[in-house]
This record gives sequence, structure tokens and C-alpha cells, in this order.
Amino acid sequence: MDDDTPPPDSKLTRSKQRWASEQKFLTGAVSRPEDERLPPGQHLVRDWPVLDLGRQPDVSHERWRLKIGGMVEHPVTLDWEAFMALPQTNLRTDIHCVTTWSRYDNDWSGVSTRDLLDLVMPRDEAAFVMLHGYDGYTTNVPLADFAAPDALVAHGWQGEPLTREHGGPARLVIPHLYFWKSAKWISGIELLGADKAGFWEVNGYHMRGDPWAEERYG
Ligand SMILES: Nc1nc2c(c(=O)[nH]1)N[C@H]1C(S)=C(S)[C@@H](COP(=O)(O)O)O[C@H]1N2
Ligand SMILES: [Mo]
Repeated sequence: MDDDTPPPDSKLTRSKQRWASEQKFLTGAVSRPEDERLPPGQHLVRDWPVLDLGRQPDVSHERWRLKIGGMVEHPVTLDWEAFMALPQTNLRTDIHCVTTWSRYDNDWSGVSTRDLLDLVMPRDEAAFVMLHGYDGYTTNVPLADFAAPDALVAHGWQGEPLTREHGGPARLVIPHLYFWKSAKWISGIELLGADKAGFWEVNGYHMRGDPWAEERYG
């Protein structure tokens, strides 16, 4: 993993820190009406924006490893071959980014987080997950959200390999949370007993990040 390199400072990073302190984009709406597909304060886009810390690691399939550890019975480090040999899942989901864009109908292929958890067997005390990316990015989620039935580590999008700019070879996708929780270039899944703030969470963003409750800022 390249986790020991601190994420770079950038203009976007600084504006997002400022938005958190100003509570930008909050509308005050909270409930999710049955027939509503677009969460409060969001607008629909057709293209797929690229957002990250400005460093897009180039990770070959040969070098790629996914380490799953922490509070689990059987920690594993998967190489690409072992990852691709796991049961494969295809899912269509929406994306909701905290910067207010949403994108409908993304066709993902990958390995469901439930299948990954079955492999390592979380201990009873495990309640949170820290995700690590090859760019040094981290983000935290409750284990229950990580284990949602439509969450997966994706290597394909619309029938093609996931591109490097969108987190290829593989990224996390947790569709029911804001997209910053979906770590690109995923290198590690670390199960924790107590919640711990990741990169954006340290910088004023929410520990859970439910778009329907507008959990933008913590
Ligand atoms: N490793 C890593 N994952 C990341 C990020 C990042 O900077 N590094 N940015 C997050 C944010 S803020 C968003 S909105 C989405 C953007 O994914 P996309 O570029 O594929 O749209 O990735 C998330 N995952
Ligand atoms: Mo984001």
C-alpha cells in the first residue's frame, strides 16, 4: 500500500474544507418520499465527473493487492487472480456526490462486500470499516452500511474495465451513501471496533454520509 504518503493539498481540497465549515448545500429536507429518486439538494448529470485529491495512482493488475484485516477471524490479502475468482456480482445503481451531482443507472460489475466479509469473518466487536486507497485516501463507514446488499468492490462499469481516473483497477461502491465513501484504487479494508475519521471526515464531513438525510457535514 502507498498509505504512508500524505494526500496532497489542492484547490478542490481547500474549497471542500471551506464548504464544510460554511455548511454549504444544506436544504434542511430530511425524509425520503417513496417516489423520489433524487436526494435533497442534488442535481442530475449525464456525464461522470472525476473527483479525487489530484493524484491518480497507476496500479497494474500484477502489483494490485487488496488487504482485508483488522477485527476479523481470517485476514486475507487478495491478488488480482484471487479477487477475480470470487463470485461476481452485476448491479445497477445511482451515484450521489456531496458536491451535489447525482448520476443514475451505473452498471457495475465486481465482488459484493458481503462475499468479501464471508471470506474474512468479522469478529463480534467489529462495527466500523476504514477504507484505504493507493493514493493515501481514507474514508470510514459503519460496518452495516459497508455490508449493504448493493455494496461492491467494482472492477467494471457499463461493461468495460473501470478506468484509472475512476479508481481502476478496483474501487468500492456504496450506492446509498455519498460517493466520497466509495474509495477509488482500493488497497485496504480494515474492520474496527470504534469509529475513526478518514480524510474528508477529519475535514468536517459526516461520519456516515446518508444523502437522504443530507448528512453532508459532521
Ligand atoms: N482513493 C480515493 N477515493 C476517492 C476519492 C479520492 O480522492 N481518493 N474521492 C472521493 C470523492 S470525494 C468522490 S465524489 C468520488 C469520485 O469518484 P469519481 O471520480 O469516479 O466520480 O470518489 C471518492 N473516492
Ligand atoms: Mo466527492
